Amino acid sequence: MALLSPSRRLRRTVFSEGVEAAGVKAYTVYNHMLLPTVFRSVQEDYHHLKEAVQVWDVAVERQIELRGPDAGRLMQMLTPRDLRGMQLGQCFYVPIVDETGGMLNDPVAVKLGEDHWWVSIADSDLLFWVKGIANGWRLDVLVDEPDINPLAIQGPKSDDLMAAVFGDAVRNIRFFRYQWLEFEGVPMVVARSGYSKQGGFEIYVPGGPVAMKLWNALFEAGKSMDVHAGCPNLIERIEGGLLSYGNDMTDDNTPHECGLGKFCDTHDALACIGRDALLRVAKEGPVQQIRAIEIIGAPVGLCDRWWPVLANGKRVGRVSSAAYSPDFKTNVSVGMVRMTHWDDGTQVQVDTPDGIRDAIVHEKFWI
Ligand code: THG
Repeated sequence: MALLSPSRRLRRTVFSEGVEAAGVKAYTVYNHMLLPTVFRSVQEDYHHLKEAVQVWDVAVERQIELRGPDAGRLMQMLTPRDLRGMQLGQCFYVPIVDETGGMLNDPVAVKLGEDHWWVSIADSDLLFWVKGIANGWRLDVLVDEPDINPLAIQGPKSDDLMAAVFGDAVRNIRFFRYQWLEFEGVPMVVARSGYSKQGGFEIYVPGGPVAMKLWNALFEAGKSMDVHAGCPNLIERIEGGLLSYGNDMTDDNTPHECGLGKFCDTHDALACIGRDALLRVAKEGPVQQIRAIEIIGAPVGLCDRWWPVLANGKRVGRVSSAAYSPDFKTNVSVGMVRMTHWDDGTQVQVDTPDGIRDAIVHEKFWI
């Protein structure tokens, strides 16, 4: 592929100079910003993520900030997940749907106060939707993108690295909870979360000089732990069944098709956008669903378009992300398959760019 031309529209992040110094080899574009995809190689990065600890520039996970008396009301209008039991200090994975029940994004909501929320978004221009809802309903709330830049610490040695920089308090943070902790006198949200199954944290870093100071401090403190710059790893996230908005699902899919029905509570009281549409799909059930699909044979190439899933020569679904897994010694992939073929163990075929392959549908992902 040809190179990307940098410009003001293709935003760098507060950590980009650190990422470049660490030898980034490839980027993708996410929320109009640079997201690293490779440091040493996808496979080397994968093994290292599972053995040591990595620092990820995930500042592309932009925050939509809701602030004001109607912030909580707006947040609940945006998602079918019931937020009434959510406490301060919690983070929730929340599907965001439109009026037809189509997925607009799958962010992490961070509750900072009853009237103060961050929505940590995946790759879609959700800010416009949120501003539109806030203004259309004349809600008393400010909606903006603050200068907050997530930095993820992921891997089995994450607790040790984080404790070295933020103190032992980090060890007591539970999954999808956060604490306010200080670095050089600057308070920041530190949550136990992240886009891998290897464990770790996400630090919501304010912009300014403190950002690169923190980046450097993490690498200094992590020398003995073999810390390395990393990024969301294609192989590991497929093994873990972590979905990628825009790749594995779009606004053509309902949360139920994405296996996110467990994050939808469409009962009578919930006044969220898309509720009536979701009530219907919850009652009738989806006719296609996300599945792990094992593609038999030699390592497959990059999946940059849908690969048809076939049964008896007829299309019964599509694969949207795929990679060879060194640990499972097979090709792992994420697909969407029709209900006639979604049972565990169903044999199908996948039409890849280098030929039709035998494949097996699985109900569970690898990790
Ligand atoms: N962290 C933060 N913001 C994000 C992401 C993140 N924004 C973009 C993108 N990732 C949003 N998508 C996801 C997808 C999966 C998860 C989080 C965000 C995730 N899922 C866990 C799982 O499926 O095992 C846990 C879900 C749960 O049980 O609540 O973590 O990674 N800040």
